[in-house]
Amino acid sequence: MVHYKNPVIPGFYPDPSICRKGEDYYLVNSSFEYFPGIPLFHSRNLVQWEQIGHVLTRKTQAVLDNCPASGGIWAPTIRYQEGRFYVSATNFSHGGNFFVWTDDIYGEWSEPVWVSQGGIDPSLFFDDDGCVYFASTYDLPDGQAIGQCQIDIKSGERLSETRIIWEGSGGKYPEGPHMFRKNGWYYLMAAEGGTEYGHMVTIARGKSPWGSFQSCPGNPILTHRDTMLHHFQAVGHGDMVDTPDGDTWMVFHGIRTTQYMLHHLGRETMLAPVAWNEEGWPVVNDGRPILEDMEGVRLQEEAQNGSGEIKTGNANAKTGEEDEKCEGDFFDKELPVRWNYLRNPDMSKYSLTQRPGWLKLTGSDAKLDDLASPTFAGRRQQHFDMTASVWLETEPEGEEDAAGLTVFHTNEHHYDLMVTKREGKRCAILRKRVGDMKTESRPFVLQEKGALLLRVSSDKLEYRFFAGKDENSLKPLGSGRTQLLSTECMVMTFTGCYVGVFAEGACNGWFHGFEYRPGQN
Ligand code: 6LW
Repeated sequence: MVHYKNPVIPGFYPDPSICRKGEDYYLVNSSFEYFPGIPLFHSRNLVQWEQIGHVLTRKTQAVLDNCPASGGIWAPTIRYQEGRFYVSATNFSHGGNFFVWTDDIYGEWSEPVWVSQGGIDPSLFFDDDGCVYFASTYDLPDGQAIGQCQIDIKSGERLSETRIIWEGSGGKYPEGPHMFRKNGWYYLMAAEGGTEYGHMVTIARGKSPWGSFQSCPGNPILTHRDTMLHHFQAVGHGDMVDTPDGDTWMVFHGIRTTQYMLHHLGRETMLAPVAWNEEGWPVVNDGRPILEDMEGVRLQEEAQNGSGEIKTGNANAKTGEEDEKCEGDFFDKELPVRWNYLRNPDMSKYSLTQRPGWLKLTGSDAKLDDLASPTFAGRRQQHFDMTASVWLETEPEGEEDAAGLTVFHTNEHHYDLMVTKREGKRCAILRKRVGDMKTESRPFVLQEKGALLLRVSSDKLEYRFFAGKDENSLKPLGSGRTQLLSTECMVMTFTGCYVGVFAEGACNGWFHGFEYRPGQN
């Protein structure tokens, strides 16, 4: 038996989809209003994932102009077919359903090939006879079903009308379809119940890709909807992959709650073993709930230590060693691969070359509160307990000029530790935006010029903010509850918190030595 920990990719990495080429696994997630779009991961053992890039790296592939929170790029599917990788997804804010492809997983992806089928969550299925099917949600007057058409994979043109193939097992919002062929059956897996606390994975099968599909008697095959006190909630939206040895695994997302019905780190990628019962239906994790400590058979063992444990990698590093550290200096010539911008960035406002080792952000009229693209760069908060620090040099001229460190969930929900001007004096303040409420801490007047160290430390319940001219003179500037940056406090989000840096107004922020240190949780 092999032991590993869930989530295998912590932080806001939802709607996972997976494929295998030989002994290499590739996984993608939704990215919504963040750019580049669709993070792309590689693994040899399904537990340790290294981010190798993004799928949508050009604005022409992911137009995110004025994209509201949780709009943009939804629910990708990744498939490998005859030397080519395909990723299908929805741009919810601009254009609808599309796919892109590449023959080099480490290279650039094609321009979007649009498919004129409505709905969300498009998935590709390549049948053995060469036919390619495109399934997504299908809107009904009083609900939703799974619809499908056959397409020409070269042009994206529909070769058939879109037909409803399954209405789900009875839960609301059947979505996230994935089709598989196994032992003479076509299996159609779906998410149901909505992505909140009633979420689930269900499955049906038929003898043709058009159905009819008969619902698995064991549905839902994965859910925590009846175990509300369990730490992991809202498990669902899965995809399956077979190992070279013929074992099956499911990736799916779930949330880690801080308190009852509150989460702020987003939906995180999890992993569970799948067995096939005598009737030929999949059984996830032996029918047991998904735990933090998991075990499975025959995961590739290269990274195990003596106890048979595979240390779960965080989203960035191959080895456990690097997980505990953080990324070191800003930054070489590029931002680290896990970093993102908000919507389509104006790259003239970002420089890593003007002063080696420093990231220069040039502010603009677009603020963190706005749906334009503010000058922002950040990474996901992946742990409840963490400390993020950065050195900042900035000389704001007016009260609208600011640069600093932000914990950001949406344009209406963020805590910002920033240097600005108040009553003619350069000062540090903690600004908090929660819905239509905005507060500012008392200004901490900065007597001396020069770089300032900004820091945020968090646990499950609270963020605490500090500023000072060095480690030994850090002053607490205030705190903010994680509760108020939780999805449940907002209209609804599909995302999670980021930690990042920003500049606003007529102000340059020079940032150096960003560190993100995960704690135990
Ligand atoms: C996605 C849908 C869902 O399109 O949430 O959890 C939506 N499932 O399938 C956005 O991630």
